Amino acid sequence: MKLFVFHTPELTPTDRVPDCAIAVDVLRATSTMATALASGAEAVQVFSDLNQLLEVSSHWPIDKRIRAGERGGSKVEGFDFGNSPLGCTAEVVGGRRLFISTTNGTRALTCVQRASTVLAAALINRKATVDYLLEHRPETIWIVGSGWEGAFALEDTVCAGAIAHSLMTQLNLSLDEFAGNDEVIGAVSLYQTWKDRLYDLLCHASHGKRLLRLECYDDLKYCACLDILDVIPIQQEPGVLVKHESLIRIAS
Ligand code: 3SL
Repeated sequence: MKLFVFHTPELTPTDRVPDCAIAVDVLRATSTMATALASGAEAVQVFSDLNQLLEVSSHWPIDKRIRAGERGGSKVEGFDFGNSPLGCTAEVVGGRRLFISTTNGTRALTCVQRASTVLAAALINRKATVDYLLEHRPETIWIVGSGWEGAFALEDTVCAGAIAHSLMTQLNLSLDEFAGNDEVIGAVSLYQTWKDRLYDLLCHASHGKRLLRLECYDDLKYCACLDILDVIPIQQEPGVLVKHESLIRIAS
């Protein structure tokens, strides 16, 4: 098993795909997706483009859809919802499809959607993601951070490090055996330094500060929690993610 970390969609190779790609946007898109599916959303469908989201979702029954649009941290006018994981309660998303477009997170998913397995991970579902990888043992894994408009994001890198550290430890592999690129080593070091102060690290992150300015205090606290959700969003068809357990149920 070899792991590669790419900090942004822009830094992610376009001429090949891994066996398993993991999109990470701790603040907040992949935290929102995992929470929506845990709260009973039927599926999450991601779009880079807001107009395309509106067009595709217009063919869906109104009572079976939620349209989520976020730009710059705020809800886009005319959409039902922004991008708050804590807003994804069973009352809001239960039985509905979440159609979502965010500034960076949905772009990370779109850029790896040709991989045979695509997962969405965050700190809140780190253990569930690692368990999936230990069970399925893909040969090559890419973790793609969403970053912020093309720039590195601390919160996505620490999450990549948390996944890498747990996998490496459980597989009893050395960094040299496991790391496909230097970014993996940087991510693991970041996680080892901050693992007991993840919330503090998120408060130092530039996007964390942006969310604090927007008064998203509770979202920030929630997104900093490690291993609290046993749900992995997994791509079922390009751009459509479902809860991993529901795939198992369909297969059996
Ligand atoms: O960039 C993104 O995709 C978002 O998750 C940003 S925000 O946390 O909703 O502001």
